[in-house]
Amino acid sequence: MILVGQYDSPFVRRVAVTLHHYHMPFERNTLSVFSQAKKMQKINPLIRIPSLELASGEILIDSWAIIDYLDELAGPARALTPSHGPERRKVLQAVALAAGTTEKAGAVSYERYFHPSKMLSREWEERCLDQLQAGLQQLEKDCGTPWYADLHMSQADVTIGCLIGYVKLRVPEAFPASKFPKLHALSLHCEMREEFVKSRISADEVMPARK
Ligand SMILES: N[C@@H](CCC(=O)N[C@@H](CS)C(=O)NCC(=O)O)C(=O)O
Repeated sequence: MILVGQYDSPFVRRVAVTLHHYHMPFERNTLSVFSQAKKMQKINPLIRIPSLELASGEILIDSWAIIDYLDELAGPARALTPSHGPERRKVLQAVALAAGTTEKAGAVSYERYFHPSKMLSREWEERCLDQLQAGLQQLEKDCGTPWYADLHMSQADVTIGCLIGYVKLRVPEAFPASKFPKLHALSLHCEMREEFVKSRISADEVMPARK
């Protein structure tokens, strides 16, 4: 399997953490979604990451669909998302909230990256920052210990861990640790684990500088 995308994408990173957690070997293609868009479009017509190229040649796109496939390969006893019942709903709802919050952090980051400061839409930026805060606050309120939803690590923890890592990198002012003590502790807990350490962003995996 080849995972396409760089680890400064929290969506790529949650797939990488999941692969490492399941001890599934994979190679990487660290094409840039921005500076190598033409090559990227041959893999995913939407020019988005992550994608996962399978040995059969099939290409899976979108972290939700990729993780669904990995969970199936891992089997229900090992899957990071419970197979049924209230436990499954709880984890999936947490993942939906964390992924939506990640999208809002991404929207702020893109707005700031693609527009010179004078041309930012302050209205859009404010809206996204408010949505980002609301998502973080809800996650903080619902967060359990030692893990978000259970005594064991689940896909909720993987996705939240990647979200917090991304917010700290791209919109750091949105995450004062004192305001989100449970999420901060969860993030540290995640980042110490082997699957997170193996999926850390390297210095050359960042968005290209603006010209
Ligand atoms: N729903 C998608 C979201 C993926 C996503 O937003 N990827 C970003 C990088 S973090 C991307 O490809 N951005 C480039 C673009 O959308 O043009 C998933 O879960 O994989």
